[in-house]
Formats: sequence, structure tokens, C-alpha cells
Amino acid sequence: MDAGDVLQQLSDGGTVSGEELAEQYGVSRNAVWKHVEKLRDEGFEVESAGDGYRLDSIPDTGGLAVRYHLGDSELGGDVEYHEDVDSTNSVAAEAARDGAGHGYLVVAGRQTGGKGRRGREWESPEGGVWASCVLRPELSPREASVITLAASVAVARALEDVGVDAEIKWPNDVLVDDQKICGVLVELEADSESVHYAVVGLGLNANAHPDVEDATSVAEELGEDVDRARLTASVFRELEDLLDGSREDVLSEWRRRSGTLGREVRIETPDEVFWGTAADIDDTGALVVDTDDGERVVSAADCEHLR
Ligand code: BT5
Repeated sequence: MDAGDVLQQLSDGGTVSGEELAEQYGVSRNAVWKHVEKLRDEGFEVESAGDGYRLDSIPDTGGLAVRYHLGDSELGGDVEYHEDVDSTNSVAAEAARDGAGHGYLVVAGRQTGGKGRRGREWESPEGGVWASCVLRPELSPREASVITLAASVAVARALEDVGVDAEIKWPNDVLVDDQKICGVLVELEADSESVHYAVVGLGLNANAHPDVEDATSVAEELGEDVDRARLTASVFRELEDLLDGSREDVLSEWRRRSGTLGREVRIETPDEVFWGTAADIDDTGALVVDTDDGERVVSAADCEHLR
């Protein structure tokens, strides 16, 4: 038994007898009380009512709070929480190398070495949702781009749910009025045939105010703070739903929520820069661009929306 088990038992809102909990799990009354104290230390309000306990409120951050909101979701079945960490992607990758299973989730209150793509920095002050999940998908490396697409769609869905109308910018950003609210970083460990594991990292400016240009946060959009634990759980539940579904559904929802398609774009690859109109994504997630020299297809690049 652990504090998570006690939390689960308290989750339907009624009063649960300490005696019965102890019996059910074959532990002492004192052990139950210690787990209740742990919940209180993490910010849960647990009322003692006679011989029993009742859950009165849930904190808006912390690993147990995320797990509470995840319910029976496979992603986040195990949650590791840090107040402070260099990068949740690095921690999750290390856990995966040590054997962590599908769904292992690392969440942090703040990152000191948050990573973007290509060695860029990701500002991660206190107040954001900085989270990385280990996936062990049955995908070839070529098919794995669906993870980035699904993660962006999952974020857009979760934002819509709290009242923020966001659109996706190819390949990995979620924007509100052309300001970045979230970035996705997927890192793969794969051979030529299969993906051993993927780490899907999400940096979502929930209540955080990063010191970068053209960024926004959920709190700025809504005019009030959001419950970060609830939002984190909501994103990963949506991601699980999308990854359980078909690739075609992910692609079509991505297209519908994308702000890139139809736009004039400037594309920068490691080798060149070109301009054109973003026409579509192909079934590997690569961007199809109409240019003066004909159609170009890019799979790894930066994309700037021009108008
Ligand atoms: C990304 O990179 O957008 C991927 C960001 C992924 C961050 C998450 S947080 C949890 C997990 N752990 C990590 O260490 N990383 C992941 P990219 O497309 O390269 O964009 C990086 C650029 O976005 C920077 O160069 C800045 O211009 C801008 N930027 C940095 N921090 C930002 C923030 N908090 N909000 C909006 N824009 C930001």
C-alpha cells in the first residue's frame, strides 16, 4: 500500500474508515495514517471524520495530484515528480534506459536545463507544465512522427477544454494568435526497424511567464491561473486516446487544428532556406510546400508563418 492507494480509495468523495483500509491492505492503522500524512504533506486536504478520512481538496500540482486526475489512464500509471530538475526529457530517457515501462511519466515544477530542438533552450520557470512520458510504441522510426503530431493535437484538445482556442504550427508548436503556448520535443531510441522507446516531452506555459518573445500562457489567455495537475493529466489522457486510435484520425485532426496549412511559410533546414505555401502534411508527418520551383517535402526543419 502507498499514498496513491489511499488516494484512490478516497477519490469518490465519501468517508472511508481507517480500520477498513488497514484491513483491506493488510497493514496497520498507523501505516494508513502515515500515508494520509503524506497526502497532507503534498497539499491534499484530508479531513479526519470519526474513525475515517474524507478528501476535501486536491492540490494543483505534484505527482500524486497528477495521478489522481489521470484515473486509470495507462500513460502516467507511474508518476515521478520533482520540484526542480534539469530536464524532464533527460530524466525520462534515463528511466527508460533503466527499463521504465510504457507510460512512465516525469513531471517537474521547474526545469533548470529545459531543452528545445537542436540544442535550443526551453525556458521553464515555476508555474508551467513540464512533463515527459516514456512510450514503448509498436512503430517503425518512419512511423514515429505520429507521436509529435498526436502530442500537439492532445495539447490543443486539452487547451480547448479549459477555454483556450489554440492552433498547431508544424512541426511541434502550439500557438494562440501566433504566440507560442507549448512546444513538443520527442526523442527516440531506435534501430532501423523499430523504436525501442520514445520520450514525449511537453512544455506548456500554464501559469508560467517565460522570458521569451512571442510566447503566451494559459493564465494570460484566461486571465486566471489553471490547475496544472488537472491540465497535465488531461493532455496525457488525450494523448493516450489519440495513440490508441488510428494514424489517419491523428493526421486529419492535426490538419483541422493546424494553423500552418494554407499559410505562406519560410522553411529553414540545416542546409537551406526556402519560401512557399504550406499545402499539406504527408502520412509521415512531413510538410508539403508549394514553391515557385514546384512541390517540396520537408521532414525536419523550422517553419515560420509569414502571413
Ligand atoms: C520546442 O523546441 O518547442 C520543444 C520544447 C519542449 C520543452 C519540453 S519541457 C518538458 C521536456 N523537457 C525538456 O527538456 N524539454 C521538453 P523548439 O521548437 O526548438 O523551440 C525552442 C524555442 O522556443 C526557443 O529557441 C525560444 O525561442 C522559444 N522558447 C523557449 N522557451 C519557451 C517557452 N517557455 N515558451 C515559448 N517559447 C519558448
